[in-house]
Amino acid sequence: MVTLYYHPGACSLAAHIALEWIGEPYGAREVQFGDKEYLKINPAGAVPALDTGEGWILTQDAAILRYLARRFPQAGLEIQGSAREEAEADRWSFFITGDLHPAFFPLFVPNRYTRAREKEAFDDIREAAKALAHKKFALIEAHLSGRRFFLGEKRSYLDAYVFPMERWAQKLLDDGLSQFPAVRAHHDMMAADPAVQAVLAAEGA
Ligand SMILES: N[C@@H](CCC(=O)N[C@@H](CS)C(=O)NCC(=O)O)C(=O)O
Repeated sequence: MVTLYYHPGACSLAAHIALEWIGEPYGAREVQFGDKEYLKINPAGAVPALDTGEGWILTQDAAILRYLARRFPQAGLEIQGSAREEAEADRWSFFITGDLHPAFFPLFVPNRYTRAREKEAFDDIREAAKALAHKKFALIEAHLSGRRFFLGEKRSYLDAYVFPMERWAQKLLDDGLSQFPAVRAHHDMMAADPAVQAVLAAEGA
């Protein structure tokens, strides 16, 4: 059985949703940031981490999502198609990992982005992060327009992957998702999904 290490509402929510969609028994352990014991699981201290139940641990959200999709193909979350279709999926997975998700880091931990310790400095960094996240969501908006799921008509692990960031944007950006109707529609579709609701309730997020 696989076990997911997560923090409520964090990016680990994506893998948690994927596990719920897959429907096989799994474990889920809540982690507090800064927990020294957790460094034995993931020396980077970050969630998610997945104990594969096979004697090895996998970290990195995108890798975990793809691994789960491939390990449990019956759930239909994996992306299998032409070289172009798989490359498109990679493109968006890497965009979420490398562009969208990190845009939020300074919003959550501004102290890591300056040596100043004044509230004004943190506020300034948070504002810059919001502007950056806004720019990234404009790209997601253009992609999602006319698409129900992230890759069109078929649900994939990318739908789970983008959802935590959609929630953060909804809560933390000054105008939420109001400038991004397609992202908002995707967020609302995900939020209405019974499996997603079960995971949010389990995490208390
Ligand atoms: N590149 C990593 C980033 C993971 C990450 O930064 N997770 C955040 C939560 S969304 C975290 O654990 N932050 C705690 C920390 O950085 O100390 C991934 O995609 O898995």
